[in-house]
Amino acid sequence: MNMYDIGMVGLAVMGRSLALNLADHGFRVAGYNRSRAVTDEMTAHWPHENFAPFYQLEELIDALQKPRRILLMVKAGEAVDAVLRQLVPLLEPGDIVMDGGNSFFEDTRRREAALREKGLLYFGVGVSGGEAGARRGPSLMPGGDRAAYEAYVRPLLEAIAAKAADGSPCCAYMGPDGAGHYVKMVHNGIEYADMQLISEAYLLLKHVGGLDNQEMARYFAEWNRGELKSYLMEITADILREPDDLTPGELLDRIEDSAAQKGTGRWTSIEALRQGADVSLITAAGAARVMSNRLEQRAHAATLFPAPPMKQAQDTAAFAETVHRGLYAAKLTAYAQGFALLRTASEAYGWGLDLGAIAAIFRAGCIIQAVFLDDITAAFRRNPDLESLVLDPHFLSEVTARIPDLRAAAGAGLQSGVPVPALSAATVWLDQFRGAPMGANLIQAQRDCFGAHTYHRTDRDGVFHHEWGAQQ
Ligand code: NBP
Repeated sequence: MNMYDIGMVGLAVMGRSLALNLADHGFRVAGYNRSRAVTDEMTAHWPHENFAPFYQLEELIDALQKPRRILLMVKAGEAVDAVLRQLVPLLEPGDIVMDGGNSFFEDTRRREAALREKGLLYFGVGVSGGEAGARRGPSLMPGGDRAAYEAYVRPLLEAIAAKAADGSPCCAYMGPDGAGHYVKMVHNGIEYADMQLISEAYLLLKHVGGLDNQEMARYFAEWNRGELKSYLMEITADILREPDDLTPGELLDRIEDSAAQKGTGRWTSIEALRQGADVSLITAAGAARVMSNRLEQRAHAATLFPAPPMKQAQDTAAFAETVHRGLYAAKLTAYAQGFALLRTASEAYGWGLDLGAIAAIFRAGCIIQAVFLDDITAAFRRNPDLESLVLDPHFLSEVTARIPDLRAAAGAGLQSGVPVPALSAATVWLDQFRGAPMGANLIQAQRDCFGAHTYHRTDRDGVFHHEWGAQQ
């Protein structure tokens, strides 16, 4: 008895993979799943000397070393509360419960407070990297009590986390209560924007550039050897080459033009609105998925609305390079928006987030891992108070050099009727950021005109109201 280092509750894809990862690292894992069949499947197909199945939660709890450490890997939402209702009465003060699912950070804050009242320690742990990451090394974003983290959580999580090229684990303490799940939420938001930008580059190369899948695969593979090297670019090159197993040609051409979402991107947009932060690329990416789901409506409207004539690129190689350079500027803009939201949230919730440490743990194991995260890490190390990534001297020169390409790539899409919402949003945001006139003087005037909301002048201090039309 009392011989297991950690209890894993939930043995579906993610729980199973993390349990085996922990077991590989010498931790003795006790596993439980609500449905017995899932536990049996795990022990039948993936037996491990450091893993033992349990069929009663009470027995699992009795078998854990104290203070007990339990990692929940169940469906986010009501399932977590259901498990906690069963689990909490079985625990003792000082025991630790970690939620590794994609829980909403406000739920994590609520649960942390409720368990703290009972003397229990609750951690929201963001886990990124999908099944393969969980099995071989995920990026981990834990939030909760700092002292308990150092003593009991850190050794477990650092052991199983991915390792960056410099050998450091892709796991760092994020902050108290919901900080870990918040960072995971924003990570997923950036992931939405990054995927959308890559799919827009694909659309432009295909329709404006006139390239076939193999040619596009060569470009993405080439780009993946340079400044855009990342997991998402790598899988995109592979996907473009993948033959269909049912018909001749590539599988990509047989896949429906409609993408689902689970909600973390949407949460990021809603939260950004609450905080007064602009994550326009993430919002554009979420909205694009919503529009993509309207397959019937889009098919019907295609018969009603004429498409503009396609303005084919004359020099394909030059156009591809424009897309390549524009994609870099847009991706950096998406990261700048995501990190700016983290900065705002850190102040609003009093978390003291270390943006450099966050960039560092995104360098391996997670879906958005990319070489330029080394540069992002360096930018926040140089200046932890950096207001925006695009103001870092390195990125300022890299992005400004590519803004004409971004403008040309987005413009090519708009002119030819190729929807490029995220590339357009990046162009607009960079124009707004660099101080282009925004027409807000007219909006102030309208507000004062219809609602006496007052206005500010450019030539003197103070608040003014004008009797609109009185002098006409
Ligand atoms: P799912 O999100 O599909 O959840 C399935 C698990 O939840 C099963 O173990 C299931 O037990 C359990 N469960 C449910 Br549903 N309701 C329950 C309840 N009322 N009481 C107890 N257990 C309950 O599994 P997953 O894909 O392994 O993901 C686990 C978590 O990790 C989720 O929050 C997910 O968002 C997050 N995540 C997933 C990925 C990924 O790539 N899949 C990546 C990162 C994070 P049962 O077998 O009895 O139905």
